[in-house]
Amino acid sequence: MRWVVVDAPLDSSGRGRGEQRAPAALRDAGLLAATGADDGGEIDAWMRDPTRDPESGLIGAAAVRRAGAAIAARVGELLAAGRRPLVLGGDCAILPGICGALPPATELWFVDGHPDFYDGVTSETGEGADMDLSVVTGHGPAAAVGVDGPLLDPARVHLLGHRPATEESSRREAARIDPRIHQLPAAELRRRGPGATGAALAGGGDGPAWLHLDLDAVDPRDLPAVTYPEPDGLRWPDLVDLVTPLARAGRLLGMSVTDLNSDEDPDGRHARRVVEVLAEVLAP
Ligand SMILES: [Mn+2]
Repeated sequence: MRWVVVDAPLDSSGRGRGEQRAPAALRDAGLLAATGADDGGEIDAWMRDPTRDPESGLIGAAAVRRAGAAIAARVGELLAAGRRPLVLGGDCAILPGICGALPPATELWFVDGHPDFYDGVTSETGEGADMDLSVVTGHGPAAAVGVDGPLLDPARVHLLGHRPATEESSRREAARIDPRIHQLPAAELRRRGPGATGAALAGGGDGPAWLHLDLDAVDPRDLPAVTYPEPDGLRWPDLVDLVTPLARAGRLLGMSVTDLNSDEDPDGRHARRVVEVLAEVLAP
């Protein structure tokens, strides 16, 4: 099935960081031609409000909800038409909007350098991209989506490629993670073998699945152009081995790619590398 590229240029800091220019950077680097994807246009997911909402602890709470509703509407429209969306962030704050369009029994393959499991209180930044996995599994803040309760079943979520918590704040984050979520940190994933892990997940069920790739899962030696680089990540070849069977799974509804920060990529070399990798893993 052909992919449909849709831009969701949401930067949940509200400060206009390079994540919101990533969809344009990836298009300039030749994403559509390299993947043979159709052009699904841009979702109005821009956010220009750096104010932290005292109630929810979330930056730009109303703007995040509005962007989420727009993302859910567009992704839902494509899925209803039998298309397979490739959603380009922006940062991980696009995830709740996407999950709002998925059947509740969808499996989530969440590849990320961080668990994204803060809430409005424990997050130091207040950015929605600190809390997306927490939000979609019903651990809040609900203000990010406007609904209480989970969008997906935590027992069907696989958190892959994150690094161990080192600082006090990230230890508090790790302690919040719903115990029903399957966790495979980067070191353990390398031990088991990224290719075998991807193949086992892809073939491990027959229900619908969504693949979410935060590019900070990749080691900063290979991809430094992210806002919150985290050492000891997957090298590019490991990431390709993991993601290829997932991206080619027949039951995959779609994929999201987040967190390329084009401010950190002035000559576009990292955008071009991301396009090469996507072309490789999405090749039919
Ligand atoms: Mn993330």
